Amino acid sequence: MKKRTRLILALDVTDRQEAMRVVSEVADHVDAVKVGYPAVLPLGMELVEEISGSADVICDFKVADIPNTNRLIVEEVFRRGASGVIVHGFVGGDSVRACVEAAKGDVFVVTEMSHPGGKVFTSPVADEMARLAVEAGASGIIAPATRPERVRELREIVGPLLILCPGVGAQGGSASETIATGADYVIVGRSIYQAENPRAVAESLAEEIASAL
Ligand code: OMP
Repeated sequence: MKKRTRLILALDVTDRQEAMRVVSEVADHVDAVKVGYPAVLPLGMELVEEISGSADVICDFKVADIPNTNRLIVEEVFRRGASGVIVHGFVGGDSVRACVEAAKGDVFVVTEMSHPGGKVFTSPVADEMARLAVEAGASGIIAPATRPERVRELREIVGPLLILCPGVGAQGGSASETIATGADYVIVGRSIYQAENPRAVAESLAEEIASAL
């Protein structure tokens, strides 16, 4: 994945035309497009194939199963042209290692989730999941832009691994503050794809990020 604007679009859009319109409008200002169940369940894995022709695609399937099932899911993700996949860490080291072994690109492990409920179960074990990501050979972790102090702490644990942070905009986090605390990328969904002018919002977020570097 390139590291130019450090902005990743979360394309949680359920209509194909709308999804492709947003992607084409913001393509110049994002380093990757993240797709998950909201888009892939209605639109199919063809969406991944189509977008991967022009941009890096991260499949956010929060893979969380036994090693063999994880392996089958991750193989399919990369067969369809994705360059990254998001997996859960709470299922344990063997399950995460199965993802890393099957991957033909980046594996990102969820640590502390960004929403209020993320404090209940993910927060107490987030440091351990970050260590697990390092030990399993993952490319990076997902950390909460809504709690920049945690991004700083998680950076201490993961060292040079990539840190991708959702929670900017609609969930209250700030792009520049998140980057200033040591994140490599911010992930932004609704603030961009629900905007009247997604391109202008993406451009201004990219400028904000650049100013924080
Ligand atoms: P917005 O809140 O609309 O900007 O979207 C954030 C995106 O990041 C969504 O696709 C979420 O599913 C995803 N996300 C979180 O919001 N919080 C997390 O802790 C983890 C993720 C994720 O794994 O991407």
